[in-house]
Parts: sequence; C-alpha cells; structure tokens
Amino acid sequence: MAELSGAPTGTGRRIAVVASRFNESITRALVEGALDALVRHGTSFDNIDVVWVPGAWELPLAVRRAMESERYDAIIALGAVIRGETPHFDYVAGEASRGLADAARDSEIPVGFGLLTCDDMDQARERSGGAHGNKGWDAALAALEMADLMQQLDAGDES
Ligand code: INI
Repeated sequence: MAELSGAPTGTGRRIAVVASRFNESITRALVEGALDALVRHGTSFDNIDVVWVPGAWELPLAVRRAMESERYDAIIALGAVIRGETPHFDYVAGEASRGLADAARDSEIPVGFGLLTCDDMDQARERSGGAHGNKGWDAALAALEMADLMQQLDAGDES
C-alpha cells in the first residue's frame, strides 16, 4: 500500500495570488494571510505575483489566464461576497465559485479556493484574520500542499 500526502513546501514554487478589490478591506487581509503563509513556507517573494480584478465575478477569467500562461505552479483565488451588500449575492457567489471550480477541474494546476461567501461584514472579518482564522492563509497552504502532491503523483507516473 502506498499512502501519499502533499507537504506545504513553498521553496522554488511560482505562485499567482488572484484577488478581487470588491470589499477591499477584507480581500487585502486575505492577500496578507496568503502571502504570510507562502513566505513562511519557503516561497520567495520574487516568485509571487498578486493579480487584482474588480470583483469576485472576474476571478475565474483571470485564474484561467494565469493557468494558461504556464508561469505558475499553483494559483490562489481570493475574494469576498457579502450577502447584505447585494441583491445579486447568489449570482455573484454562485457563478464565481462555479467558475473557479470549472477552471480548477480543466487544469493541471492546483487552485486554492479563498472566496468568502458571508452573510455580513462581521462574518467576513472573522474569516480574514479574526476568530475564524484567515481563509487566505488556508487557501495558500492547500495550494502548496496540492502542488507537492501533484509532483509526487507525476513522479509515480514515471516509475
Ligand atoms: N463582487 C464581490 O467580489 N463581492 C460582492 O459582494 C459583490 N457585490 O456585492 O455585488 C461583488 N459584485 C461585483 C461583481 O463581482 C463584478 O465585479 C461586477 O458585477 C462587474 O462585473
């Protein structure tokens, strides 16, 4: 029996952090959390690009382009959709999530999912450096872990 599990090692990894500006006080905190996680796990600042888009709706397109550039080992998508702020919450949150899932499924590159979908600003604050941690940090760690796991699985293919 073989048991494989990725390690969240960032050394040598090239990473795109794709973040939306809508609800920027929240998304900047998510970006800070992601950058902190990446650098603490060995990713060089020089190997990280932060790509800003207007809102969560625009995340999937930018993530796909980043994938197609073949410049990155993993991509981290960050945004905040807040129910109280919009009557079309369900469309923005649903389509952004679906678009990111589609992009991830169609690609070989891991995507860390750091899109907050919250009822109100308090919930968003709690998840961007508050009582519930920082989902940007979590998404970055998951992306690094998956990048390592992909490498292990590829190496298994060659043996
Ligand atoms: N975009 C968000 O990222 N979060 C939101 O809460 C939000 N609200 O409330 O509407 C939001 N809307 C903008 C949307 O993502 C697009 O940028 C916009 O519709 C232009 O295409």
